[in-house]
Parts: sequence; C-alpha cells; structure tokens
Amino acid sequence: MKTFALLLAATSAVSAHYTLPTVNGAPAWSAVRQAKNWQNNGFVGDVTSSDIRCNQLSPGNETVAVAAGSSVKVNVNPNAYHPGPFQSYLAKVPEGQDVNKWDPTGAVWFRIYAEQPKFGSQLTWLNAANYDVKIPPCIPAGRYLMRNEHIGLHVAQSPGGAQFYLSCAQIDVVGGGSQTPTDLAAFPGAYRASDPGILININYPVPTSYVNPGPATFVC
Ligand SMILES: *[C@@H]1O[C@H](CO)[C@@H](O)[C@H](O)[C@H]1NC(C)=O
Ligand SMILES: [Cu+2]
Repeated sequence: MKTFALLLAATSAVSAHYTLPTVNGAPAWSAVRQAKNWQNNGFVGDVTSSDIRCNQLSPGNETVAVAAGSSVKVNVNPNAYHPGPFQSYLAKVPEGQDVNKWDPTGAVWFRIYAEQPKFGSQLTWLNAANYDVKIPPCIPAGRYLMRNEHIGLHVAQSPGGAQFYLSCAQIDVVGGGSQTPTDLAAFPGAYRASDPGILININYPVPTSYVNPGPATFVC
C-alpha cells in the first residue's frame, strides 16, 4: 500500500514536469540540443550548476532558419505547467565554431524575451505549450544558440526551490542588421538563488510586481 502511494506520487510529479524539445516544428532534439531531462522531464534547481547553461546531454544536428524580426515558435511539452515566467536568450556562435558543438561559456548571452505576469488576486502567466519569441530585427545575421527557459515558481519560497526547465536551440538568423547586443551575461553567473524573481513566495502575500531574473532585455 505504501509503495503504491509512493509510485503514484512519483508518477504525478513527473507528469507535472516538462521539456522544451523543438522550435518551429523541427523533429524533437535535432535543432534543439538534447537536454538531460528528455526522458524524466526534470528540472535544474541549482543556478550555479553548468546545467543552467543548456542542461545539455548531446549536441544538436540541425539549425532552423529564421528571418530577423520574425518569431520563433518554442514548444514546451506537454506545456509550461507550473506558474512562472518564460524567458529567451541568444548567443552568437563565433566564426569558425561548429553550431552543433560550441559551448556557450562566459558572458555571451543577451536576453530577448522576459514574460511578466498579470497581477491580481493571484499571478497569471501564459503557461503555454508554444511561445512565439521575436528575434530582434537589428542583430547581425548568422548562427545563434537560443536558450529558452521556463521557471517554475510554485515552491520558490525556499532557497533552491525554483525549477528551471530549459534547452538550447540552434537557429540561423537571416537578414538582420549590424547592432551589437548589450547586457551580455554568462550561465552560470546570470542568476543567484537569492534573486527576487527566483526566491519568491508567489502565494502569500500575492506580489504586486515581479522582477525577472537576469540581465536587461536587449531592445533594438
Ligand atoms: C538528429 O537527431 C535526432 C534526434 O536525436 C535524430 O532522430 C536524427 O536521426 C538525427 N539526424 C541526423 C541527420 O543525424
Ligand atoms: Cu514539476
């Protein structure tokens, strides 16, 4: 009886989690680097771990072409179930580096999207299965890694309680401009466990503002 209850609890916990396996409908884990949670749908809890970069298990083997200024459809499977923000970052793959293998260490990431909740008797988030993220129209053409994450804040009132669901997509930006993105950040490094958007009780008192963790969002 006890074992049965434990199994049930474990099963429901797993089904409540999710992965980010594809962008723009590409086959799962091809244009998105296969993440360590691809089978168990688990999360990264330690923002100082290298897993907070891409939670990567294996390299990618494809890129998705996207016009600068248009949107990338980022899939969350089954959907971004937990309350919390969706955020996206880009890092330009340096000349001469293999897009499938480049390890984006150091301050190479700029943020392009940070979801804000609606405020009221509770915080309301998109909690979507697909997020359309606009690529800034002014950034240089070329290959980029796109780090997409959803942060589960349901038990974030305890240090280390926030749950990071993330993966890194490989995109080829076509068109674009010549503006140099600012506010570059490193993963790990961009977040602290004590950041107000990471260590937060979203239930009581219900917040009237939300500070997204990470650097300022780059705007052209
Ligand atoms: C790319 O990776 C996916 C997922 O692992 C795999 O199904 C597919 O066969 C790979 N394609 C090539 C061309 O290696
Ligand atoms: Cu979960």
